[in-house]
Amino acid sequence: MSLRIDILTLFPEMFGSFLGTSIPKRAAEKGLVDYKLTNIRDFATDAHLSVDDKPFGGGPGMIMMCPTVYDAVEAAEKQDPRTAIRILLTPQGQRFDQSMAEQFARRDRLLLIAGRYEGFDERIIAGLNPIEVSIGDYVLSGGELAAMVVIDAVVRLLPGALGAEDGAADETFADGLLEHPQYTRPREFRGMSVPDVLLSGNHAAIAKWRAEQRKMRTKERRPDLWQAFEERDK
Ligand code: 6GU
Repeated sequence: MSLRIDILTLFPEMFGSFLGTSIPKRAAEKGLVDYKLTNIRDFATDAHLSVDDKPFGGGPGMIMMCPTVYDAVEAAEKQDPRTAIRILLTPQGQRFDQSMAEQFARRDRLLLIAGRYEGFDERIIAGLNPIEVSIGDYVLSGGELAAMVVIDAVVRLLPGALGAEDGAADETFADGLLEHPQYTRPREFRGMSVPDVLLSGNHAAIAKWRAEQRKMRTKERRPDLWQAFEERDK
């Protein structure tokens, strides 16, 4: 059974080129995933097609209203009997990482809710009980890019999504370490040469060099990951 991904947004057009390109596109063509876009504004009921309003208590910005979001979620969910994991994209959420991507990739249905404006009415969270997810400590103008980040990280993990010999298994973060340096032709470029070991044909020596490079890089660049890696070994 393929993975169904529902995307609820006020800007479905932002997803067109992303879903129609490269791995996300190929995964859908292979039947590994189905994308279903829902425009939240289609569920607005007033003359102005409102989806947001001013915050009670005052303050800047506009807040996504409950009725349209609830109606959009319920309409999308009714289209398929599978139970969706509801994921709300918000800077207030839990930080997205590779292990969350792996968990999502094991499910058969995800429903992503991307908001614009200053945030969601808290009763959207209280009543729909989504997992709140953030992609990092910076502020985006909306959840759409974050939703695409989540989709990309998840879809490439689906068995068969990647081309030649499943690259996903031994790359960065699969084991908590950064990737080793890589080189391709030419052997010599503007005075910079490829490390001899990579041209040696000695596969054991190459594997050892790469493992050392990964540890060195992680230690230097990401002490947080390095500490977690060392603690995991204990
Ligand atoms: Cl999920 N949404 C918005 N608006 N900004 C973000 C984010 C999400 N994650 C990081 N920044």
